[in-house]
Amino acid sequence: VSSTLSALVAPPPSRAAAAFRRDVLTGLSSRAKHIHCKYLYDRPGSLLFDKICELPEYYPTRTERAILTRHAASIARQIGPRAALVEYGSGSSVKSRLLLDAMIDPIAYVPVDISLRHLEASAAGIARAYPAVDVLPVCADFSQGFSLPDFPRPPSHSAVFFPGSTIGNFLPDAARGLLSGIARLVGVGGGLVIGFDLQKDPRVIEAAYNDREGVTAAFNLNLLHRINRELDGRFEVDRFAHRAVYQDAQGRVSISLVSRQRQTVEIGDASIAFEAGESIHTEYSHKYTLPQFEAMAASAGMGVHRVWTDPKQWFAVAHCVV
Ligand code: AVJ
Repeated sequence: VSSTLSALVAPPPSRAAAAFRRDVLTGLSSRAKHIHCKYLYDRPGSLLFDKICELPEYYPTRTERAILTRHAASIARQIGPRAALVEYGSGSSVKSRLLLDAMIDPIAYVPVDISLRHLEASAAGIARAYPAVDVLPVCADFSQGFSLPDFPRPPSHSAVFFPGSTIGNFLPDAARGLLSGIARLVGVGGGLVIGFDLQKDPRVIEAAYNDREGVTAAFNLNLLHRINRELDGRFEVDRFAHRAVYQDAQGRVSISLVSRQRQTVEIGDASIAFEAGESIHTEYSHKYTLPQFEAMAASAGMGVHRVWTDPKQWFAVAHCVV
């Protein structure tokens, strides 16, 4: 494996644990309890999310994969030759293979992921399959900003690949901020290929976040198990329930954990009180219309050059240019 793994910079485990503890205690001490959704994606959480992606009700992954498969050549043409592909939230890098296969002489692949283990696995896999591509993994929280690694061979430009409708996790202001950050990162001449979920019949959306097998519930509740494992928490997890509702006015799914009873939970030496029915907000999933997305991209300094979608118009992949 000839990949350059030197760009891998993980935050020291003690610092990451301290940030998790601080964020959890701050979030659970707020009047409206909440925990940032990035904490859903530890190792068990990421594996549960992979299971979600295969569920019959969860249409986004399957629909995006179909769009990328069908339009890989025209997406690659839009990206242009000799580019560096920078993947946000690389996960298992399955989707980037579709693009790398179609791209003309790709120079580098930069997976960016918060999970070091996911990152290492995906970087090694890509390096093995694409020996002509410099693989430069970066362990970072892309919502916090980071810089591109030094390229051993300079690419003509960088294109961020941001699939999976992860943008939907962000509130409108933060989403715009993230797109502005991408525009700054790639600079003029750089690009963005982004997947986002489209507004549709709310029943279809709600079913996708309330699957019959209960995998999404397990994914959400894993956050409490994680607090128990890592922060010496004492959650009785079955005293909480998964809830996901579509909020039409905001065009988003709101996901939370609801206390089934009045209870007090110890986390280390802190103590958190819950009323019956009180919730911990854990995640949003925003759904856009094409005009909404175009307006947001424009306000972040990017123009939407092309959009590919599926026959039902459930999901979109857009190529944006700075
Ligand atoms: C990873 C943010 C794209 O919003 O659909 C899926 C997360 N949460 N089911 C989404 C998620 C519960 C997912 N994203």
